[in-house]
Amino acid sequence: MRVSMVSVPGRVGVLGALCVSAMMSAVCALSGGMLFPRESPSREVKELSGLWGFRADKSPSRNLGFERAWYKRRLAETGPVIDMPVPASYNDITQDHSLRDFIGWVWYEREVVVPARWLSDEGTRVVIRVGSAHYYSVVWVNGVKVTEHAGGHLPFEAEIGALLRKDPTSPCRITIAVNNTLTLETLPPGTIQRFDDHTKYPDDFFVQNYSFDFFNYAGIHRPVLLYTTPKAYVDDITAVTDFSDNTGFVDYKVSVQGATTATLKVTLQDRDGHCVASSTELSGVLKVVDVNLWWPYLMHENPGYLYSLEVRLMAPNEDVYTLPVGIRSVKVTSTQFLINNKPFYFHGVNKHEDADIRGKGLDWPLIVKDFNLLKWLGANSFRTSHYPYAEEIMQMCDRHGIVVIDECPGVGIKDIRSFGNASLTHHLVVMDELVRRDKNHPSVVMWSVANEPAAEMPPADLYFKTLIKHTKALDPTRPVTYITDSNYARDKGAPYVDVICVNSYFSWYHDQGHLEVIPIQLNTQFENWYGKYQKPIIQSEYGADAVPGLHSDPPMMFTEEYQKAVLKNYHDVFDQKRKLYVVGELIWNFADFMTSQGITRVVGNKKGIFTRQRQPKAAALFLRERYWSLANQTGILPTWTKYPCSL
Ligand code: BDP
Repeated sequence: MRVSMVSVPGRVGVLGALCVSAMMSAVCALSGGMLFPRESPSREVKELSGLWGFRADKSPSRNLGFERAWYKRRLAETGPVIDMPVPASYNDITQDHSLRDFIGWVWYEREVVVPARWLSDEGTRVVIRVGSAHYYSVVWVNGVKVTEHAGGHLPFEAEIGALLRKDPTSPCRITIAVNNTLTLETLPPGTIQRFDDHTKYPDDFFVQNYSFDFFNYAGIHRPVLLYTTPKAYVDDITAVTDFSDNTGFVDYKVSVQGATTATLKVTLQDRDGHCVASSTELSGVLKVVDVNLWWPYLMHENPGYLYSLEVRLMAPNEDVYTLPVGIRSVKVTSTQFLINNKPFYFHGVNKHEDADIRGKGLDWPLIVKDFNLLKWLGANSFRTSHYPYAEEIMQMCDRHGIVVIDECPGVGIKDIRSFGNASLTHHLVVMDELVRRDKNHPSVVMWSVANEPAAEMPPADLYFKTLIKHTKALDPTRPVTYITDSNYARDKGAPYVDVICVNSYFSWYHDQGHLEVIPIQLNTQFENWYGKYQKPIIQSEYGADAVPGLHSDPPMMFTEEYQKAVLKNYHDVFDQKRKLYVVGELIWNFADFMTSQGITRVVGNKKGIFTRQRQPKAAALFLRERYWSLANQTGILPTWTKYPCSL
């Protein structure tokens, strides 16, 4: 067990080895694209959501599954199997306490009937794609390993057509082993602590420690799919947009795999399906006259306008992939954040992928509810604290005009050993994977490479310099930030970022109960940071816990009134500074969320303005008034949703 749990994330190094040179030179491009699977006349998608067979390897070594090669036979033949929904975290599904806090390998299995034509046609590629599984995954098909992946929030895939064709009559048995162990070199990092004192602890007792404030939910969190493409296929598309006066520009690049030459037709269609520009080249710039720009929600009466970029491979075989494209520009000055050359003020939230029972599993009712709440609140933006969210959520942001600060899982980097080469190499690969996945979303306006790392530690300077430089080289069109809580004078990363993002919890983690310190301390915070760096600042977190239903006047900590009062005190300062260089405020947090157990958390973090079940606390109603009033001052409200008629 000791070997397997610790050695598995060590394989990160193997995957990351491809990118070692990136630390010294420029960009490390991943070998293929990671387009979101979409059906088209040439592509089919088969989603494998539903019940999978499941077993946690509770052997003391946690390695029995590998020793006995559980992937070689049906899982039910090697031991007991329970039902497990996919997508979902496994932790809160059963009544088994040991599964909730389980550390190590769990095994999932599903048999799929693959359409005969997928196999009979040698020209069809069959791909298995896992939207995300936390943290380390190994995938077998019919007992043969097809891929492995380190990291919990990004997709991975493998071509399995040839393997299935070896025995077209047998069902396609998919086995996925997932290990949630975090080490100093995973992202986020963690450590395993063992307790060998038998007078105090049972045999083989160990715990997973980590320095981030959300529960380390595990399992297959996003859909597993099979999809097809023809042999020659559109592997990747990059679309970078800009505009001048009334003309929009889509600078695109298509990569085709499986053919040495390709004949293409690229068409840009508007919302009504009319062709507005076309080309036959693999790359080029499409010009759109009388362009409809992509605007954020509450900044324009018609937010989230998307064109469709249809890439049609005509020869050597046909393949069609259609990418939604929003035409917009993003720029940063020393005092402003500009979208389409207009000042954009973030009035938004920080979120988590988190809910009762399913944990971090993708859940459509929850996603739609959350977007309805964001719109109700008058929020125009969120940060994907503290890891990349599901692609389905990013697509909703594109369509609804919700602006996103896209954060990688670089959270809880507090141990100096997590600033070493292996960690940095993996962090660079994660940024490669994140940018590859999300580069085409108009809603994504900035990359965040980390949250509150111990930036004062000596290795942090080179670490962040490399990381931010790498991210800017991957995507020169978007600003890059990381989120800081540290003293501005000690901070090492700030010189390299484009926008300063600061978290602070005045009158909460210190000066408890003293709301009167907030205006002074917040003012000092802003003046220090701006004075030193002359960069626009976003208050990327602020807030206070409130247990729903707890009241007191005068306000006391943990009551709804106190949470509201903290917000009010922050807002007064924001209102002065947003005239100068503060370009946004993101409340911590949108909703209450689960954390690890500890004496400062009463069944989770209660800084949500909504409960975990998405019911409003007093702060939600208070913030709603502010956000709509900000929208009235800074944007153009859509005619169909005038506040406060929906109150
Ligand atoms: C911030 C962290 C966030 C925590 C929050 C809190 O970035 O993850 O949940 O504090 O303590 O510093 O509520």
